[in-house]
This record gives sequence, structure tokens and C-alpha cells, in this order.
Amino acid sequence: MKDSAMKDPVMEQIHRDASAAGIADLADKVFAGERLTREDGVRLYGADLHAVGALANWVREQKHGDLTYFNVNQHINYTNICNKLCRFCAFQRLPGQEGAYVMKPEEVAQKITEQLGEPVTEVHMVAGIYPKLPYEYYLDILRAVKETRPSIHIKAFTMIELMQIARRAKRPLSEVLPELVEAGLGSCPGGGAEVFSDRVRDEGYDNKNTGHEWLETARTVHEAGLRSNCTMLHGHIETVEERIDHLDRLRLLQDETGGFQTYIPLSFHPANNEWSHLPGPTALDELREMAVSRLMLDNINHIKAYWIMLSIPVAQMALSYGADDVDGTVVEEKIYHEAGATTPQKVKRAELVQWIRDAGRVPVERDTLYEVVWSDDESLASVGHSAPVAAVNG
Ligand code: V47
Repeated sequence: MKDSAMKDPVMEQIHRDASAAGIADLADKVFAGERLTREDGVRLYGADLHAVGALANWVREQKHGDLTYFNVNQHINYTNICNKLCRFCAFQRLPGQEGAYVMKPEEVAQKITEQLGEPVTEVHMVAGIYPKLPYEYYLDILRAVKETRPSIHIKAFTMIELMQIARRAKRPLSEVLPELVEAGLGSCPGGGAEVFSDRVRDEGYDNKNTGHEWLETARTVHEAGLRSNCTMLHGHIETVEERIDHLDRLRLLQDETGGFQTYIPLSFHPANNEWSHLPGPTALDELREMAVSRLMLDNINHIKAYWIMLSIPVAQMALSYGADDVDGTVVEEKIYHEAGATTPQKVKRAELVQWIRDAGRVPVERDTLYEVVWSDDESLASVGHSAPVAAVNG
């Protein structure tokens, strides 16, 4: 350990724990700001969880101190009809199947209208792949949202939806994206990446885009000037090597484009799908995944503990295992709840603020692009936030 680190009692303690866990060399690399290799990443899965977590927490605190980001958002899933037949998915329906729906643009607008009394800054809009929907439909739902609430940021369409939209437009995505932006698209969510491994894809979601296609679509999104998020669905049939391969491929694209804002490890939920025989990850697995991603993804600013998926107590713990963001108030989540999530479908803004404080962290309300909307913390200036901090009741 370097002399400067020797003088810091926190780093000393983390290093001692890392030594006991057999990863002192990895702690040295992290303290020195050196990138961990794939082999290092695999070792993180075999080492003591709390030593790995403490190292990830150190990185989190270097980047963000105690600040913990959230937003006031709502989710809209405009259709559950999908032709991809992913084995992990409980949300999908076939056309005509009981419960299948497609929202008309007016119905999407109605969902926005229902929340006009709330200080919502973002709508997260994703859905299944229904080939009958014409290109104009996608423009119309974006316009319907913006006409109803012009100030809202629309974070919409995963990479596979964008591929489908371009297919329907019969034009390359690079040509279509400016039109989507003109209609109201502000950024893209991180879903649909699953695990990039071809082996896992062949077993679980062979109708879906390949990992290569997901990454190339994300590259096109970033080249169009849009930010996006990224994810990995973990805790089913993938190996730790396949997880590290996924993280490394995200990291390499990020080196080139810098377009990813946030990474979200998504825990597989096993109810009501073709992989119901699998146990799904434990809370300890979820914390490790959080920590490994914080340590591997040295070039992605934010790691999100999506409380809907983790439960609020595990999300609170994740804030000390590398995560610095908890997503938002959500309102009407369907994808995880169809797959057995027992968390509430929404949480009040004040509750979110309180449970971040209860976890010993400082809540910061952000917009989708991480401009500060509200915080009671004066240290924000010291981490480079320039946006005005407006007082909003907690
Ligand atoms: O793409 C589907 C996953 C994703 C299951 O970008 C499942 O800010 C677990 O991507 N068990 C959608 N996961 C959710 C998503 C997301 C969520 C919150 C924030 C952001 C963001 C993105 O959910 C899908 C898929 O990977 N999923 N079924 C299941 N049974």
C-alpha cells in the first residue's frame, strides 16, 4: 500500500480487510485508480463480500460522497404484446391473449394527466415488440406526452425497441433518431441488454437482438447526442465469467462514446415465467453484483439500486456497496410485479427522501440528466453541480 493511503485510517482498514480476503492487490489497484482486468473481476466473486463491498463503497464515496440521487418519475408500458418470447419475462402477451393491451396515444396522455398534480420530471416509457405498430405510433405517443406535460423528460425505448422503430420506418436508426428527438425523446433507458453472452441468449432469448447489436445500437444513440443507461439481468443461468464479459463490453463502449450515465444491475425475478424453476439471486448476491459493477465500471458515473426490484431495505444497504442512485417514485411498475416483485408499485417522494436519510446518506433529487432539482446539502457545489438548487418540501 502506498504511503499516502497508509495515512488514511479508512483506507488502511479497507486494505486490511482486502488482505484478509486475498484481494490486497486489487485494493492497491483501486486506490491507485488503475482499471481492474477481467481476471480481477472474476476474483471479486470469490472474495469475502464485505471486503469487496467496502472497496466499492470507497469508490462510491470518492465519486459522490454521501450524495444519493433519486427522481420523481412515472413508468408507462404502452404495450405488453411482444414477439420476442424471452424465457425470463412475465410481462409479455401474444396478440389476442387475455390481458394483452396496446395504449392509444390518448391513453398514454391520460396516464400523464393523472400525475399532473405530482412534481414528476421524467416518464420512463418502454414496452414489448409488437410489429403491427407503425412508425407514426411511436412519434404520436412521444408527442402525446409532450403536449400533456411539456416540461417532462421522456426517457423511452430500449435498444431493441429502437431497432424495431427503425425497421418500421424502413430507414437507418441514425436517420430516425432526430425525428424521435423532435417528437420529444430525451434519452434512452438501459433495459433489454440481459446478458450479452451468445450462450445465454441462445438458451433464454434467442429471438432477441445479440449483445453486439445492443451495443452497436447504443453507440448510434450516443452518436446522435443522446444519453442512455445500461443494465445486466443477473441471477439466472449466466456464469460469473459471462457477467464480467458483459461489464467489460459496456466499459469498452463507454471508453469510446461516454454516453452511458448509469448502470443498473437487474436481479432476475422468477415468478410467472419459463425460468420459474430457478431460485433467483439472494440479497447477498445482489449486494455483490452492486459492488462488482462499481469496481469494474470505472468510467460510468452512477450505479443504480433499483428499489422496486431489490426491496427498500436491500436498496438501502446497496448504498453502502457501491450504489449512489435509487431510481424514483415510479408509479405503476408492471415488468417486475408480473414476475413476482412484492415491493410497492410507487413510493411517495417524501418517503424516498426519508429512507435515503435513514440509510445514512444525503438525498439529492435530480432530473434525468443529473441536474440537481433539490437537495438540502451544501456540499453539492464541491462535487461540481452547477444547477440552481431549488427548495422543495421533502
Ligand atoms: O429489459 C424482465 C428486465 C428490464 C424480468 O434505465 C426482468 O433507468 C427481472 O431496464 N426479472 C426492464 N428482470 C427494466 C429496466 C430498467 C428499470 C429501471 C430503470 C431503468 C433505467 C431500466 O427488466 C428488461 C429486462 O431485462 N426483466 N423480466 C424478470 N422476470
